[in-house]
Amino acid sequence: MSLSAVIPAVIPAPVSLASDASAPAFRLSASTVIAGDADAATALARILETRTGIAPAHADADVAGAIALRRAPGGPAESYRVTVEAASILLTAPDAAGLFYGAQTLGQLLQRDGTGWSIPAVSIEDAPRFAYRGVMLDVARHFFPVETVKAYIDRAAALKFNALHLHLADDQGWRVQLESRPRLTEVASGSSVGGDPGGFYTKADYGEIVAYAASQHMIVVPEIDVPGHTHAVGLAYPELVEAPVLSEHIREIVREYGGDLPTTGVPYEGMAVGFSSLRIHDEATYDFLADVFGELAGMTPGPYLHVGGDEALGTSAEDFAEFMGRVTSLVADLDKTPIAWHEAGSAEGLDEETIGQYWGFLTPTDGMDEKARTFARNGSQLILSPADAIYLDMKPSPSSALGLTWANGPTSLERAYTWDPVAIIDGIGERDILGVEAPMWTETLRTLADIDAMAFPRIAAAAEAAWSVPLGTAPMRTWPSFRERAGALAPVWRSMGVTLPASDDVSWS
Ligand code: TNX
Repeated sequence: MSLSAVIPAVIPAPVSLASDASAPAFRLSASTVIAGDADAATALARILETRTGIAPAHADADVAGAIALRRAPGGPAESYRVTVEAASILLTAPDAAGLFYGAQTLGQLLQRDGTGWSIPAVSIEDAPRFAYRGVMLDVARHFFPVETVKAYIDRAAALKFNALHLHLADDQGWRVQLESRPRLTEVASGSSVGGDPGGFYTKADYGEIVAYAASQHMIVVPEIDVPGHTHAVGLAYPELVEAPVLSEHIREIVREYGGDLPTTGVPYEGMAVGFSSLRIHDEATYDFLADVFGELAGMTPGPYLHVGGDEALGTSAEDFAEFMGRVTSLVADLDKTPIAWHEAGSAEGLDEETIGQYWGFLTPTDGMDEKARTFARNGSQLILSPADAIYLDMKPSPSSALGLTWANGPTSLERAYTWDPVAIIDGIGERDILGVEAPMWTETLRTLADIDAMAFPRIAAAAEAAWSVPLGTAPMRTWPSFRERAGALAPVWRSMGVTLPASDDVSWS
């Protein structure tokens, strides 16, 4: 018998789940009512309708036989408890996010049999392991419309992710309109990798994304990647950038992936990284950063601004250190917490609150672990994005048409799943880790279907690393269980519009 027939499939694995297969299930029907908290009721009705076509009505007070949603003090932030019986369902949580996550769990528990839809009799207690559970979408290498971003938010929120990191600017294009620097989108947003169309978010679009994310209990973390990855800035403000550094490394990437070498003032459509740099010793650069991050801070209710700092191969080590100190202080002065890729850990003078995002391998190479440790030494924390495990743009198999392979790819689902955040970097323990984030770089991706084909099922493995108890510490937190549960959730993801890719690792139900 398959595991999914015994244990109801939930991803990420909850802290505890007790089920009694012999107890009668709760049956969902056109007369089912959701009682209690109005926002959570709206969210749950949408989840149930997406999956079943049945959108239960809402009642303020409890009614017999209802799905009751209640705020109840006690328990950690974002936690919930749910008890499903034949006669009723009770979901309680200390906060709005907890109710939302309980609703997502109920959505995954729905089953269809000959007589209709039901939710099996279960009792679940659940809470996240890490406070920050992120997905990143690179909208710079390829631009994606607001509707695509919203669809990705839906997919992520259903897996209990609470942060959407948007990579809003790179060599290939600038994607967010700013009143203080209108030339960025006027002049530098029209290009993408491979000569594909560009695009940008108006301020209203950005606000719409932020508001939609909030409705799904996600914050937006905007990234403007500096001082490298700034070729597009130079299209709009040539005086702010250095000439491209055409190193042997860059020539090698161009040889591998094709395309032209970068040329000053010409939109860059290739896939090379690390050739561009802002001018470090020119105050005009810092005026620019004050405008850009200042305006973004005002547009972004979440606590973080991401300043990039990765692969600044066109900037000397001393200049990089000086620059990262200044840009992180600038962000801190805006009352936002800076996030930077782990390379910034080499910079003395980094603002001490800066959170580091580690993109090295499961077994660190090239001193990346030492750079990552800086953030903990400073009293701050890390977000872990091990590239050979949860980069969503790494090919899942050698025959994949989409994706890259530089991070020890192809990446099997088993490798994406069987790691634990505390086991990567010596000296970095539970308390040094703010959370886990799965980045999706989009050099080879053009559409939502492409994004889905790369995200699933690996995004579910990342969700489990971010939310669930440590690997191997619970019966469900094992690779065989995950693989079964991921297969069993296929109908849930399909109902959201996901076309699941053929998978060597999972048999989709
Ligand atoms: C590395 S890892 C990058 C990106 C690329 C990505 C492709 C990191 C912080 N930067 O610039 O898009 O590889 O996988």
